Amino acid sequence: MKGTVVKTTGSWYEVRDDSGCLYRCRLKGKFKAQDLKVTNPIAVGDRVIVEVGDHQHTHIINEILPRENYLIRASVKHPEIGHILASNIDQAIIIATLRKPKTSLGFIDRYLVSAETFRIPSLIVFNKVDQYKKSQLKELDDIQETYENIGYRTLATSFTEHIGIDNLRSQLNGKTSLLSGHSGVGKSTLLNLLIPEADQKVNPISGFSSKGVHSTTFAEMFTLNRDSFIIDTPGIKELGLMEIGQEELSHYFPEMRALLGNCKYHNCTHTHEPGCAIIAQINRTIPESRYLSYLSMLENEDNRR
Ligand SMILES: Nc1nc2c(ncn2[C@@H]2O[C@H](COP(=O)(O)OP(=O)(O)O)[C@@H](O)[C@H]2O)c(=O)[nH]1
Ligand SMILES: [Mg+2]
Ligand SMILES: [Zn+2]
Repeated sequence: MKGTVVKTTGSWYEVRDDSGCLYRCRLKGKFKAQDLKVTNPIAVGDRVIVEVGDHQHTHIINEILPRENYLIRASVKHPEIGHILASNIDQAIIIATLRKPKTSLGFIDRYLVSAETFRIPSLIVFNKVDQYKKSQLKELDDIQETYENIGYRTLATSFTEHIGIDNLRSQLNGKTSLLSGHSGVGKSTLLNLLIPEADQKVNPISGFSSKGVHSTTFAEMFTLNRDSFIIDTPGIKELGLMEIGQEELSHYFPEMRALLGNCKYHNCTHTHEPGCAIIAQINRTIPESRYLSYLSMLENEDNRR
């Protein structure tokens, strides 16, 4: 049987076949992981071949089909090892908030860069607009404009006040979407709104830090309708990037990508070199905040944090 992994708990894997039936599976004893160094050999979204047993406890995942794409982050404890957030996705959605908790532009940019390594289209959703003060609404306008100009889709939403939900719903249609963001930005609230049966635990924001508490521990794929799926991931504190070389990084900033042939030196790092086409465009087609994110990712020894 061929199916899609919809939930992983470490020792068990839930696999959905193409008619929607679920199988609780284990991994073959000598499962050969792909070449990547990862903490999870199987991730949500993976297409797998299952040997169906006579009863519940004997279904075995025998093989993983090649991944079309995936989002990976460096493991916090062992930065040389990755953790795959999800695979085979049509779009990466980052839920960000300007307050309670505040998502930094640096975090958004790291996420976008991870998605760009496979050219996965991204959507940036700014949630909790019901909470923003006038000055933050203005800030939001500017930030949305910045990202829209680069070519990213953005939305302003309130999951509790139902602002922007229809728009978001239509962006989810017909796709497998990965939902990510810090804890507390509203991922579970959104899932409950779209899929009441999902019955996700929503956490109060802890007053002191305005940060969310972790409750989702494992990624899980939910069915929105026959051909639309949403993968929820545990809140990400920091997104460590993996395996992006210095000379490669600028390729994952679309507004820089367009200019790359124009630098004087072919191995330009766009930091100090004379005749750099990127530096010449800062505050023009390249927003300063994006360039600063670029520098910060570059400085970070092999892009890990
Ligand atoms: N004011 C406001 N609060 C929200 C909104 N969306 C979610 N919340 C609240 O933010 C807190 C964290 O939400 P939760 O869905 O658990 O976030 P998650 O950690 O990303 O899954 C809860 O108290 C939600 O009620 C919103 O649009 N506006
Ligand atoms: Mg949650
Ligand atoms: Zn340059």
